[in-house]
Amino acid sequence: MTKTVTAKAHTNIALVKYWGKKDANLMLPQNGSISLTLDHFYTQTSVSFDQPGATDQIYFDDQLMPAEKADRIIKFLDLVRAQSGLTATATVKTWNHVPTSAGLASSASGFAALAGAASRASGLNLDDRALSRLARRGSGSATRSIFGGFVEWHAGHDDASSYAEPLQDPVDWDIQMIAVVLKATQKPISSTAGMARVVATSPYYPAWVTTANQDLVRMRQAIADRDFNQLGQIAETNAMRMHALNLSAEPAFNYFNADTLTAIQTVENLRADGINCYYTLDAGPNVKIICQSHDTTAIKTALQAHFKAEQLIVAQPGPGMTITEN
Ligand code: 2P0
Repeated sequence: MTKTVTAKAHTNIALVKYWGKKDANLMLPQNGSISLTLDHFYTQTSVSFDQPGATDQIYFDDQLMPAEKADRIIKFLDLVRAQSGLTATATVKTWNHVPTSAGLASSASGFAALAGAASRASGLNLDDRALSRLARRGSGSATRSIFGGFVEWHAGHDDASSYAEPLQDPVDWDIQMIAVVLKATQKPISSTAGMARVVATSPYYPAWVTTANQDLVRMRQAIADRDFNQLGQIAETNAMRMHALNLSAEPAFNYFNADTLTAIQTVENLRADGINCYYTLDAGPNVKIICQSHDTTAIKTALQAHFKAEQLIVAQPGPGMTITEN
């Protein structure tokens, strides 16, 4: 009998970002990255290789996805079939527990959960490192979502050496993130295409790789020291350097909107008033504020001068992926 396997993986926010590939086929990044897995946002995916038909059936929040939209998922399932020797097609059911249209990265939790569920359902029994390498083939940021807490993805130089591992899990000190969920605007360019353009055209790209590698060393130390301010400062600078690459590409692009700048300004004002908080941004307009729990109320109050309470989601460090068979 074919088995159904369900995996649950949480999303992560990079503190030292991945922004550029050196091998698009193997999904090898130009530089390593460090992230924090969050408790609030996750994807749950169940897979069974039970389809007699020629095509995989993929459901997103109970809706069947048209085959042309499911291309990236089907390619990923092909990879699992190649590794396991299975030929059957699959039924995949995915539920995203990310606020609707939040524009928060769902490819990280999505491909991590798919890697966990599909590999186990195919009969493969991969350890966490191998799962991380497999998730990487779906989406770079998914490499890190196999693990909880603080995670580092080592860039590596081939398929075997490019994987993530936990730096600190559980996180035993006070750090959290407030996601400021802004009105969804049309993304100017996908992450995949944006980072490829940056690598090909930004004259600043070599400087990014150099400084990102320095940031990795400093960020590892800040996490080991549980040094909140150091962590926040490195993360904020690293995020803005990533966005500066986008502004320096040809043609230039950016993911900000007016509300993004308002949220950034609010963080800067809070800091001038002595409240320690820092921002980071990914490939979208939402701002994530790195803070400590004793400041959460003050930060939310300041943000509510511009944003509604329901746009502010507080997330804590989250766990690694779990897999169950039934
Ligand atoms: C990250 N981001 O480190 C960076 C920072 C967004 C900004 O990884 O092409 O969906 O699938 O590997 O992982 C988002 O890009 O791109 C991302 P692909 P991905 O989290």
